[in-house]
Amino acid sequence: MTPKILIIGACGQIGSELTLTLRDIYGTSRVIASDIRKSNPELAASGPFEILDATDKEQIGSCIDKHGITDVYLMAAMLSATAEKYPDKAWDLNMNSLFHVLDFARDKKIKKVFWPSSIAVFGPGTPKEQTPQQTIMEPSTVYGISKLAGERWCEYYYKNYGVDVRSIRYPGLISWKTSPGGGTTDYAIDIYHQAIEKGSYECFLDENTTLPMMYMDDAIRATISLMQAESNSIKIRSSYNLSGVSFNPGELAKTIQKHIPGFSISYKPDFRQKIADSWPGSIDDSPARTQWGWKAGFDLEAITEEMLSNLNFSS
Ligand code: VAH
Repeated sequence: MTPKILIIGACGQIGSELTLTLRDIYGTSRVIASDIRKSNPELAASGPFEILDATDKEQIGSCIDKHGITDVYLMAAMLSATAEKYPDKAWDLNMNSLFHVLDFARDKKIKKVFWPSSIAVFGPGTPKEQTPQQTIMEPSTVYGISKLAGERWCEYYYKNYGVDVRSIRYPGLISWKTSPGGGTTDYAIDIYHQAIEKGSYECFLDENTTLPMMYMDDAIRATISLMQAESNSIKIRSSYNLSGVSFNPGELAKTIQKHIPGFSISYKPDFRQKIADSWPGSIDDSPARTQWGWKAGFDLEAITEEMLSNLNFSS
């Protein structure tokens, strides 16, 4: 049956592109976008849109009833850097929104849930390279703690109430359509804008800080592949490791210099360095590959070409 979809947090970095792609697949009228404000006016004007507070259970329930929603993509969250500044708000938004949506699925008001986790669920004690699907998980950030707790609840609701919830541990995501908000990996987006506008960039992470990253097109494709997979092919109901490409600011800068020879980068690590240092350098995503056919499409050179061309840079 064709789903009727509600995207909560549709104006965000992932939500805005996910909304447009889902509308291409299922039709605009079947994909309801929602967010706490119309922070992406173009998106809000591109189809059905509701003002919705992800922490307000009554508002979510009314929206589900009004539109006959079957599937909810809960994309609203406070990311790692901002969450360190506002721990209480981060916990409230990241956790209570999830409980509301899982409860609606438990009570059969909706059929399927997507919820984004993150490689932030890993911590300083986790093996850094080719981090396995199951390993030591001691996140040291507010965001990572909320995502690990959320994963545990997703698996609990699946095992105890049969809720069809699916999740991906996104790496750092790189996109050009929306400006990112409050992430530690945001340098990998800002750098392209600054390279074009100023020809230089001051990076808030150290040159050799290698992190798992992914181009947004790959992340959106993975999300939809997972949600379209047969339920019995999904063996992991906490959240799937997913890998795109790992690189550090120095390597990224070199790919930009191939297109903008005069581009220069300097390094001034700030509080986000400690967050990045607690995360893995690379991810083993073999369960996603074997269970639902995942394969990344963009390497670092391709990402740089995509970003510069879409940001209207012509060498
Ligand atoms: C952040 N972009 O930086 C997010 C992501 C792995 C990082 O979860 O907080």
